[in-house]
Amino acid sequence: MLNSVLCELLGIRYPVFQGGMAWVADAGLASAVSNAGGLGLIAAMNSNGEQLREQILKAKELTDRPFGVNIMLMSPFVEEALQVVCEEKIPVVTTGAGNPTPYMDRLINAGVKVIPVVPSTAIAKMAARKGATAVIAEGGESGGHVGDLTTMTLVPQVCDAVDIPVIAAGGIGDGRGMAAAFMLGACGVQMGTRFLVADECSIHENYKEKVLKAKDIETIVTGKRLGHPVRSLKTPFSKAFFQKEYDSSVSNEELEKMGAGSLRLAAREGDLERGSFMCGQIAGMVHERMSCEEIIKSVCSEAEEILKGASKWVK
Ligand code: TUI
Repeated sequence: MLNSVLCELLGIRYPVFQGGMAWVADAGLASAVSNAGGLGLIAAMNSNGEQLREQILKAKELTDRPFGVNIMLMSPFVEEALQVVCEEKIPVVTTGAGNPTPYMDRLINAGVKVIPVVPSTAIAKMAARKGATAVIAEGGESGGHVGDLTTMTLVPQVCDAVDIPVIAAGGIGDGRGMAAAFMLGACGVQMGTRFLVADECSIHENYKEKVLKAKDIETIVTGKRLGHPVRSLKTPFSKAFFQKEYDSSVSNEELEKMGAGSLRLAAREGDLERGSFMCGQIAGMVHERMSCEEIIKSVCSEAEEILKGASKWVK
């Protein structure tokens, strides 16, 4: 068994979080991950309080294990999401796409463990000072909203900057990545892209097929000009968006309008023309469909083998 403080801290068997991916991470996926011994997360994304509560109640039916909620801080419904997670006594909240510190007191006072996704040491330190239980250091290899630093550079710097547990994310899709993350000082991993093709993930088949077929250089980052860079698969849509970003005759409003709703179109409709198929650079290595349990067990056992054998590098 991997030795990680996270397991005792959160009551989980394997130190593996499933990313709180918008339009992807629903009650079905989160409960499957939690049932498999990891930490499943429901994406609050842009859901209102009622929609989020519905997913939470569904997950409570599907698992007795702990699961969390990811609050995406660019959502107009952050306040409603905070209220619902406190009322439903959700044990863990992860945050993303913004500075979580204004919301942390409320969650912590309600007994919720807060584990923010951080793209820099500065945000990691602020979160630790405010009472975060742990932080997720997510490198720009990840899918969706990305920071500037890579996982390789961010994780050790965050580990040096804070004295709370660090979970590594971004570009981790197998046991090698997990072992490497532990070597950098992390005590757990978060995976998103690998779970996109899990049997229990309910996204459209077209999305899964695209991830399974993707090669290493098939993702692109768009939206830098708008202040929220997003990594997704290269498609005619994402390439056209990228070109418009560098065209000064196109306004930011036009760009925002072009991107609006595109993730939903990918995840729900499998729309190959207008969908934004967000996923990380690890997609080039994700070729197999498996259950959440198979994913978590195989990643952890591979990581264990590698970590046990690490002494072969030292004479
Ligand atoms: O949040 C994510 N990934 C996401 S959110 C998302 S929904 C979306 N859709 C369209 C446009 C934008 C977002 C899709 N993928 N990952 C966690 C994450 N958090 N990555 C980076 C950050 C982050 C960035 C800035 C966390 C904190 C932060 O603070 C900066 C500040 O000072 O506000």
